[in-house]
Formats: sequence, C-alpha cells, structure tokens
Amino acid sequence: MKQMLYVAVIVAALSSPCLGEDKCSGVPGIPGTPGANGMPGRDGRDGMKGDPGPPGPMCPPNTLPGAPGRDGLPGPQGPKGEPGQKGEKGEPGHLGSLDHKLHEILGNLKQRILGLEGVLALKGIIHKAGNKIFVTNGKLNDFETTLQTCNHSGGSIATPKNDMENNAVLDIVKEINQYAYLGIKESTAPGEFEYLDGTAMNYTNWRRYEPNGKGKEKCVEMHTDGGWNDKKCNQYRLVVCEF
Ligand SMILES: *[C@@H]1O[C@H](CO)[C@@H](O)[C@H](O)[C@H]1NC(C)=O
Ligand SMILES: *[C@@H]1O[C@H](CO)[C@@H](O)[C@H](O)[C@H]1NC(C)=O
Ligand SMILES: [Ca+2]
Repeated sequence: MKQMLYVAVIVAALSSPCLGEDKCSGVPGIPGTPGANGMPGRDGRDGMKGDPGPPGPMCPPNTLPGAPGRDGLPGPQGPKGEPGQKGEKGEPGHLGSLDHKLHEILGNLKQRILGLEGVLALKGIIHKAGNKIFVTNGKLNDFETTLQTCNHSGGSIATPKNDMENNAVLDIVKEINQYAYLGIKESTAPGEFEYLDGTAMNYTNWRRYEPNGKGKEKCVEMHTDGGWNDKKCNQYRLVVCEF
C-alpha cells in the first residue's frame, strides 16, 4: 500500500513539472477567440407518439346557430324534361258548347233561307245572281222615288256589276216589259258616269251610240235587250231593287 501511494506521487510529479517550484508560475495568457460554430447536426429520429390530449372545453349549452347565409346566384337552366302524359279529355266549356249551338242554329237558318229563296225564285218573285237578289214591286216610278222605295225595303236600286247580274235584271225587265232605272248617275264631268257612291264603274253595257245626253241625261235605264241608255231622271220606270 505504501508502494502504490509512492508510485502515484511520482506519476503526479512527472505530469506536473512545476509542482512545488516557484520559477514555473507566470502571468496567465490571454484566452483565444472562440472557434466558429460548426455545421448543424443531422435531424434526430422521430420520437414516440404522444398520448391523446384532454377533451376541449364544451360550448355553452344555449349557443344558437348562426343566421343562414344569403342565397347564391341562380344556377343555369336545366335541360327540358320529357313531355308529360296526355290528360283526359275535358268537359266542353260553356263558350265551346254555345259556339256549337250557334253553329247548329246558323246552319239551320241558312237551310231555311235557301229553301225560301228557292220558293220565291220558282215563283218568279226574286232573281238571284251570285250573292245578290233582284226584285221588282211591279210598279213604275221616277228615279228618286225608286231610290226611296228600295231604301225603305232595306235594299238599294238595282246596280248590275257584271253580265250575270245584268242578265238577272234583264229577266225582270223583259218579264214586265218595262225599262228600269239603274243605280248609276252622271258624274260632274258630262258624259261620264259613276256609281251612286261616287266610285268608278268596273262594268258597263251601253247600247250603241250611248251615252249621248252630254250632261242632259243624268240617269241610266235598262232597255228590254239589256243594253243601257242615259236618260232624264223624271221618267216612269220599273222599280227594281237589289238585296
Ligand atoms: C237608306 O238611306 C239612309 C239615308 O241616306 C242610309 O243611311 C241607309 O244606309 C240606307 N239604307 C240602305 C239599305 O241602303
Ligand atoms: C266589279 O266589282 C264588283 C265588286 O265591287 C264585282 O262583284 C264585279 O264582279 C266586278 N265586275 C267585273 C266585270 O269584274
Ligand atoms: Ca241617251
């Protein structure tokens, strides 16, 4: 044991040469500047997963939901759907059935009127030409009285506007064997004639050399050959009206 202590003292004396000697102790040197930081080390490995944390605080029990947000912009129109099934036929509407009834009534009226016209035509009382009916009362009168007579009957003085109508009037004129005034008058220009409403004529059937009154024969009569002659208005002529 004494030997081991001895060895330790010797080792300490050898590693510290100034131990116990005055000439070795000097002024300490200035510390050197710290070295530059080294490069960061590499990341360590992931740690172990931690335990779940404690539950968060509860909302207050009476918290109300927020107000709903505003509507968004309308979206684009969707594709057209399939057509639906055809519905049951509805009851005829009030107007529809009225229309149907009127149709029936009008059809009946038309038949009855055509029947009456047939009877009157058969008896030689009326003369039809297209939509017009020509009739005489068998009397003779001047032009003005003829206008009034026809007007009071709801018609107007005979005014043939095509061959068919002229022939219908002619039938009457020949049958009674009397000339008849027509609904034509001389215009403000002598020798030129027009309809009573002042419109231009689209049909005439003047006799040869007529009209020849040159402003002195302001009315027009039909002769028994169907031809027209300008004539004074105060003669007595067969009253023939059209309806
Ligand atoms: C009869 O004459 C009156 C007066 O000029 C006229 O208003 C009416 O329309 C005439 N009637 C016919 C059927 O031409
Ligand atoms: C003249 O016009 C009427 C209609 O205003 C027509 O009924 C008639 O047939 C016409 N006449 C001719 C010769 O075209
Ligand atoms: Ca004449």
